[in-house]
Amino acid sequence: MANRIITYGTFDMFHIGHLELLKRVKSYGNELIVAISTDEFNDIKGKKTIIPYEQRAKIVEAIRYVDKVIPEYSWEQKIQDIKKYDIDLFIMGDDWKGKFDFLKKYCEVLYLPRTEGISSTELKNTLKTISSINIKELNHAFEILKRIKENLE
Ligand code: C2G
Repeated sequence: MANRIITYGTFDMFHIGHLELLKRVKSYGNELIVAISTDEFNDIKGKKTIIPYEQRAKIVEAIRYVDKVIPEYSWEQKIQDIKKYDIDLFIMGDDWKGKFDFLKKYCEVLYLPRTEGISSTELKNTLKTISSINIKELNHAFEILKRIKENLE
């Protein structure tokens, strides 16, 4: 059982995959620190987010498994975070498998299986599809109404 754990992420449009990850991460230790990517860092990551940093941080902070939230503003801050917060265990979802093994010099590193079938990107694409269907339906309804109006004149 680790004492203090850290994990990093954007946590945009918070969903069950994020919740399951945080729940499983916390089960490995006593205290969980979550570093939330700032909007500026997401620009560097090339990741478009919908929910601004302040709101993403507040949502994650409210999760019962989370003890502390800090900003993630660079790729390079992990080593200093591990030292600063006396971290025993670094955990990420396995989409990052191997990417942070260099941290093994400073703490244990673990990658947990992702929750399949859900991601912020998939949610955004679903919303885009719904809105495009609505626009097509609205245009179709408009055309019908226009024809009715013309027939009435
Ligand atoms: N995750 C998951 N299952 C999903 C989606 C995400 O387990 N269906 C996990 C990811 O593996 C990650 C965490 O939830 O460990 C946060 O995911 P993102 O918000 O997508 O984080 P990311 O943009 O990958 O940022 O320095 C590391 C980066 O900041 C990670």
